Amino acid sequence: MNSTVLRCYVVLDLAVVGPRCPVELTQAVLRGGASAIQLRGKDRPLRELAHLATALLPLVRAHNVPLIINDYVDLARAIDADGVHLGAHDLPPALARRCLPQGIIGYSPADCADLLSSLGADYLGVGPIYATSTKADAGQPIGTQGLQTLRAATELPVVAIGGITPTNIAEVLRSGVDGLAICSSVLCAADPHTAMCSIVSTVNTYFD
Ligand code: TZP
Repeated sequence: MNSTVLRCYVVLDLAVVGPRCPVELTQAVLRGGASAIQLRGKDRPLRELAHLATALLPLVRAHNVPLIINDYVDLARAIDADGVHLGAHDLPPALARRCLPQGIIGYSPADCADLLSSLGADYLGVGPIYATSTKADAGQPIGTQGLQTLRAATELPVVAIGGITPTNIAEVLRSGVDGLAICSSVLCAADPHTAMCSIVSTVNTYFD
């Protein structure tokens, strides 16, 4: 996996999308420079996710951006998505690797001790960095100090997540991460395309 896919990683959380059209939102953030799209639908029937993911595939492919499925390795494999993102209660990355030999596998470690479970993963999602209402069970924010501790404890690429907004991007990037995973600050923006463009330009300034 090329770690540049983590730079401006958008979590398309269907609970956050609300009444907006997820396909149109995806088009808007892809045009704005999103580097990866993760489809997250915790409370949604798998069949609905399969339908939506299938509709998103040609869009992400047209932008050469990976589509990552949250939680469901079987769905990722069945629709030929680019990868899966897993948490501490999901299939361990090492087992998911058997289902997706070439896929991108992300893992959200619960803490430093849980890094042992990341074997087989291509990248780590670390957070929440700041308070967020997007994930009810996200736990206490770890702040940039906690992020730096995890960053130093692994050689895997790291994408920071949780409460990231244009005002704290610079602070997060200074922690040495490979990118930012963003949900509500883009999806709930009055103009998601413009919000994405602005974040991408800030992030690229930092990396270029
Ligand atoms: N995992 C940790 S925090 C979080 C997830 C999925 C939610 C991130 O959403 P937001 O709206 O960018 O805070």
